[in-house]
Amino acid sequence: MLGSMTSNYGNMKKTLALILAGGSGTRLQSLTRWHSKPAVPFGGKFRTIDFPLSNCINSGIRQISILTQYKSHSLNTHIQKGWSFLRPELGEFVELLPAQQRVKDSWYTGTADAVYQNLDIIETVNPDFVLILAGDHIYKMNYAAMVQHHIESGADITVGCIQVPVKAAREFGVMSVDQHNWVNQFSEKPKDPQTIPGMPGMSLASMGIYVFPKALLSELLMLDADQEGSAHDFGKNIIPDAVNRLKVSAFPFTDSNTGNTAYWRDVGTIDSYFEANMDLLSVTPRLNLYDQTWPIWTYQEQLPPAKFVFDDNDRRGMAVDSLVSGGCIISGSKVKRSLLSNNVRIHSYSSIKDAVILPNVEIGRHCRLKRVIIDRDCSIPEGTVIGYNPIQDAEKYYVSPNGIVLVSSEMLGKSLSNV
Ligand code: ADQ
Ligand code: ADP
Repeated sequence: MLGSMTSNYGNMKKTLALILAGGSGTRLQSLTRWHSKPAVPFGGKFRTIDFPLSNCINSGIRQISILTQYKSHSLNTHIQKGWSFLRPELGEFVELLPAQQRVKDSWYTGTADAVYQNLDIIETVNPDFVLILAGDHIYKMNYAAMVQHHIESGADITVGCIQVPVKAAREFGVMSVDQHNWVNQFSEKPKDPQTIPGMPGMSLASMGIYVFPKALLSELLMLDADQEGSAHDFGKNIIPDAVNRLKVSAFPFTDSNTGNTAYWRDVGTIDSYFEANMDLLSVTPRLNLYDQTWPIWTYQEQLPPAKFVFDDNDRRGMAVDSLVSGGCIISGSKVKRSLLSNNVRIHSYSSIKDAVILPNVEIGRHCRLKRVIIDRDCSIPEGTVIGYNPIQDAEKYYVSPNGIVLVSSEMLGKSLSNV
């Protein structure tokens, strides 16, 4: 499914992965009020950054730097607790590169600037290839296949790409390619995205992941640093400019068993975050977390197993079509098509449907919740009803364009303890 496991792992030894994790993530509303986007919990027990990190480890990459700046405390703690198992004496590392104003008087102003400000560190590692990744994408991908494609095609730069419906393409870099996958046009977030020839309704989107030879990357970023008016961004500046002057190849991310477009989600908005969590609940999810050949690693808290108990009226506490994490207790309530993160307590006589519940949440008796995301550390008072009356919900909570209600502890009138 993930490409041949016999792909050339030798190239992985010469590859440095840089995970961009410094964006502000404002479209995730209160989920990123205190935490950077890659630290947002996903799938019950993971953080979004666990996906690109696990892909690196499973692909054989052992040199990984994470570029951080915005509200990175919980991201740093997560990396320190869960991702410090590589062997520095063998030249292996997962390291954090926070914005430090070492080479200029500004924070990371764009994705290319974030890499530019660390060129000296990249030079010290001295890889042949630099693989640039984002910290907020949910997918399982063998990067060895992409680097192999880069080498075999003779490209200067390789861009990972995926087919998406035109409607969604406005959120992405959109490109057109010739029959050999050479990119001949690239527009960042176009208002009117072009479609794939012969496939009306579909566009070819950039996944925002790139392979560069180290020397070319340095050269392009130094040139860009001197460009007035540049946003110093890969999608807005570096890639569109390179398409006009260099050989840029598109690497289609496909499922190697079926040849079809593989599962990939950018979870940058409340709606896409909700949908990607819900995708995990289907009977045969496209992203299989139970696949032992491509494990998703994370930092595991020590927690007791989930528990389901009868209430005082002998009503069953139950969850169906749901994922329930450690430390949860469901007593005398029904949970349907929902995802419960660590330490969620649901008291009796409640009904929870289509809900994504983040860690450390308590839901009181007689609550009815539908199509909601409950942020960490919320205590939902007894008798609360959410998701049945959009107008009333909008007065108190955030309601997304698709009608998903996001509830945070601040909206419930509780000031955060971790401010
Ligand atoms: P966006 O997702 O809009 O488009 P952006 O918001 O720049 O790109 O985020 C990309 C990654 O870089 C994220 O992981 C983010 O956290 C990180 N990041 C953003 N600003 C940063 C900064 N100043 N310092 C460090 N890290 C930063 C991009 C491409 C599109 C492509 C989509 C696919 O530009 O062409 O289609 O990704 O999701
Ligand atoms: P997570 O996202 O993993 O839940 P947090 O950022 O909430 O992480 O907290 C991680 C650790 O840092 C906890 O021990 C928490 O008590 C502590 N912490 C969080 N914010 C602060 C702060 N502003 N000052 C001191 N300690 C904090």
